[in-house]
Amino acid sequence: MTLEDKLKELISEWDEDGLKELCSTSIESKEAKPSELLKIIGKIMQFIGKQFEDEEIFLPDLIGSANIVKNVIDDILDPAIRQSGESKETLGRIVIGTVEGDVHSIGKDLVGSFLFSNGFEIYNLGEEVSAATFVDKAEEVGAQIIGLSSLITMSMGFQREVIKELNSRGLREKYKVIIGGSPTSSEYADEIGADGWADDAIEAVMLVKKLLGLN
Ligand code: B12
Repeated sequence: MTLEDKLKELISEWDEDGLKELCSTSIESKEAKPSELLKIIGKIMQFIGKQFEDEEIFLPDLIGSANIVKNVIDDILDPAIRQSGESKETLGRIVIGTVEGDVHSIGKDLVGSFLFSNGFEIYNLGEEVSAATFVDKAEEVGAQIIGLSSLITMSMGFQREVIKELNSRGLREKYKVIIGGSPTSSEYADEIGADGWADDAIEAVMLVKKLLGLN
């Protein structure tokens, strides 16, 4: 069984402890560098995303895998990369959050985890995030993309507020704004002047890569 096969099995089984153990021992024995593990895990997450698209697995399977991958990256791979001085290849910086008036977090976290495991640096601002906070954070971290999630009709208008905030500060051209969430659509993204919309986490990765010219 190759290292990739073992990682895939543990991710599919949501075996967080096993995955942490395997990543730690692979790094210690120099079988793989942390950044190599991150790349393999990104590839596995793409495979799992495809399985979900093809209806071979269900949403909880996808969320379970994304969650344990996020924890392993946060607890093992990120610290190991920092300690080794090895710079993590970053494809881009993304600020993401759920807009004002909205407490739904799962979809936005899933999009964040997928982007993270595909090589992007993610700044997850949480829920009920104000327009000013999105723009302040994007400025602070030098982001290229701002991702806005809205799950309720009542909060959709706050996605437009973020674009207005960028316009009022003269920063609109500096960022690509992407939106998502069940009441939103590609038409709505056009209507409010966003740069893109994605239906799910897998499409979000493709959209971001397209917007950043990474395809
Ligand atoms: C779980 C849930 C809750 C949980 C949230 C827990 C949490 N921590 O997230 C709780 C119980 C707290 C909750 C509360 C409420 N909820 Co609720 N909730 C849901 C539920 C059942 C699932 C949402 C979910 O997590 N889906 C799974 C994720 C993975 O999917 P997703 O969120 O759609 O995200 C995907 C895409 O949309 C996209 N995406 C999402 N965000 C982004 C961002 C970007 C940038 C991109 C590119 C893509 C993207 O990618 C994601 C991954 O594939 C939905 C029903 C449903 N079937 O959707 C109702 C639902 C969203 N809730 C609803 C409502 C009305 C509420 C409440 C107002 C209820 C109330 N009266 O109190 C409150 C909200 C209060 C508030 N101010 O926010 C309505 C919204 C209707 C509407 N159009 O307005 C829904 C649709 C239920 C319904 N049919 O009525 N809810």
